[in-house]
This record gives sequence, structure tokens and C-alpha cells, in this order.
Amino acid sequence: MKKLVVAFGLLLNFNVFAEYGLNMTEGVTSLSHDIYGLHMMVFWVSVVIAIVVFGAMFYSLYMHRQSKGAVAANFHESTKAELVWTIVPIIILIGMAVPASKVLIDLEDTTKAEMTIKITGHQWKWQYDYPKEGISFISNLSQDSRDAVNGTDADRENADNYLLNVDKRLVLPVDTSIRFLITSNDVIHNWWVSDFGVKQDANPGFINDAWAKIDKIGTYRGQCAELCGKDHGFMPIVVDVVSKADYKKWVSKQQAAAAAAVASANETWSKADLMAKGKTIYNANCAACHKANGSGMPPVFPAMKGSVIVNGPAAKHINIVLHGKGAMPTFKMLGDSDLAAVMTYERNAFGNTGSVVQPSDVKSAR
Ligand code: HEC
Ligand SMILES: [Cu+2]
Repeated sequence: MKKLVVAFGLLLNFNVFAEYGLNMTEGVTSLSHDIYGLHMMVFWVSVVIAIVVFGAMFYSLYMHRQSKGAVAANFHESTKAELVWTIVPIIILIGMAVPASKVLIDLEDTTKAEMTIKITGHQWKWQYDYPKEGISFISNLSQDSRDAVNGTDADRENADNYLLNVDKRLVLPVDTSIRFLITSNDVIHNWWVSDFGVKQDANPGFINDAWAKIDKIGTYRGQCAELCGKDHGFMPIVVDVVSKADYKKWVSKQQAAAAAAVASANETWSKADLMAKGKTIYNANCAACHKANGSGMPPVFPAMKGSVIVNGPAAKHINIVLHGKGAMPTFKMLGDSDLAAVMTYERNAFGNTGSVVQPSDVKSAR
């Protein structure tokens, strides 16, 4: 018997199943617990109904079978039976609808929020803004996952949380009511973190809201849940939930970094510094379309290598990167030094021979 179980386990590969629970996730927010509770309540109501209905059916089939000489009863229009089979389901439905409506109303009620995060979907990355704290950044698929996509099977196995990791994580405080304002810059995306019980469409031109009060410190992962183009599967979500004290520290660190970036944008950078920074920014933000080696994917995504704009006067180059054009998205949300670096990189990598772009050039072109 034991051998049989082991053989069966090997056949089904239980190791693979170990990560999968049978039930839906319970999550870590007040809402996700409520949603889980609703799910379990409806599940048990269904189980009881199934037992009663199938029990009566199988009992009747067995006890009143023809070989025992059963004769079918013959009656119609039983007011009593009709009342029972109308009233009982109505009571059951109301019993489920009342708690379900309560949760649904709570889901929409963001008035308790203690802080706000604005989430913007882009093809194919997420932008996070903390309007009150003055923090804003882009969260891209992490570089090792990006490299592993076209690498070997071993690369994909070795990549840290392959396709579920980012370069810069959303950081949130624990035990705090957080309102999410969710929108998009281009097509419809969907911000989905199942542990939070949050799955909300990001529509261009509209702002949807959702909220979460997270009760457990940890790292939570999610994905874009609306087919949004070629790299839809490559814009994951990673959220670090930290203690309130750690969150405060993180906020002041980000604010200091932002202030330093503004200050450095007034300086003149060396070409080497711009190239080094530019490469990272290019790989994270531009390589999805223009390719890491600058070859692009013509005719839709032009090559950077040998491009007339990239090798020509800087003004035209700055203009298309700041404002976008057709399927080329705007990158005005990046800082002056980041943009100067990425453009200097494009203009001098891949055998190009363009001029150096300084942060001040970008600043004056905005
Ligand atoms: C979503 C895909 C996409 C991403 C990401 C992207 N681009 Fe583009 N880019 C395009 C497309 C499409 C065009 C062609 C636009 C047109 O001419 O209609 C383009 C054109 C350009 C051009 C003009 C090239 C030429 O020869 O016409 C430059 C320069 C450029 N992009 C720079 C960048 C930079 C810098 C980044 C990253 C910060 C970036 N792009 C990210 C799609 C993209
Ligand atoms: Cu998306």
C-alpha cells in the first residue's frame, strides 16, 4: 500500500503541488479576510445543500426501487410543497446576500484611509507616487529576470523570483489604512495583489480606487491582470510591507535621495558617469522595445544603432523621449539626470557618435 502511494506521488509529482493550496488564499488584509470568510460561508452552505439534496435523492433511489415493488405517487399542485421550495431558497439567498453586501460596501469605502498611493500602469511597468510625501518612482522587472527571458533554462531557474521581481519595490507601512488611486498612462492594465484582496483595473483617463489595511509585515507579489500588450507578463508587482518606524525611515531616505537628484541635476556630469548610469536606465526602461544591443525591432520599434535622431542634434532626441510619439511612450516622469544619462548612453553606445546631453539640457527642454 505504502509503495503504491509513493508511486502515485511520483506520478503526480507532489513536490510541484506542494506550493499550491487547494483553497483560495486567505490574504493579509481586513478585506481579504472578509472575502475569504464569505467564500467559506458560501462553500459550507453549498455543502449542506448538496448533502441534503443528494442524500434525499440516493435514499429514494435505493429504498423505493422498482425491484422492491415501489409504485410512484401521483399528485400535482401541492401548495405546501410549492411554498416550501420557494421560501427555503429565498431565506438561504438572503442569508448569503446580507454579509456579501456588507463586504461589497466596505470594499468601496476608502474614507478611512490614512494615506494615499497613486499607481499608474505603463506599457510595461508600474509607477508609484506618494503625493503627500513627494516620492515618485518607476518599478521595472528586475534585470536578471529580463536577461533570463532569452537565456537558458538554467538562467531562468537561477533568476531571483523569475518574472516576479522588480528593481524598485513599493514600500508600505503595516496596520495602516492605505488608499490606492489606480490609473493608466496608455492601455488598460490591472493592479492585482491577491494577498491584499485588491484587483483593480487601471484605465487611461479614469482613476479607480481600492484600499488595504495590511496586518502582516512581509513581501507580497502580484502581477498585471489585464492583457496589455507584448510584455504584459513582464510587469510584476512587489510590495514590501514594513513596520511604521521602518516606513518613516524609508520615506526620509527617499526624500533625501530625491533632493540629491534635484541638486545633481544642476551640476555638469562627466561623460563616463552619464554613460554608466544611462546603461542601467536604458536596460530597465528602453530595452523592451529598442533591445539591449540597440537593434530595435523594425519596423515597429526603430533601432537606436545608427538612428538619425540619436546621432543628430540633441533637441530632437530630447523632444521624443520627453513627449513620446505614437507607440513611443513619454518618459517625462524620469528625473533630469536619469534622462540625460539614458540619452547620452543612446548617443554613444552601439557605435553611435552623438553629443553628450546634460541634465540642464533636459531641464530647459521640459
Ligand atoms: C513601448 C515601447 C518603447 C519603449 C519602452 C521605448 N521606446 Fe523609444 N520608440 C518606440 C517607438 C514605437 C518609436 C518610433 C516612434 C515613431 O517614430 O513613431 C520610438 C522611437 C524612439 C526614438 C527615435 C528613434 C528614431 O530613429 O526615430 C528615440 C530616440 C527613442 N525612441 C528613445 C527611447 C528611450 C530613451 C527609451 C527609454 C527611456 C525608449 N525609447 C523606450 C517605442 C518605445
Ligand atoms: Cu499591464
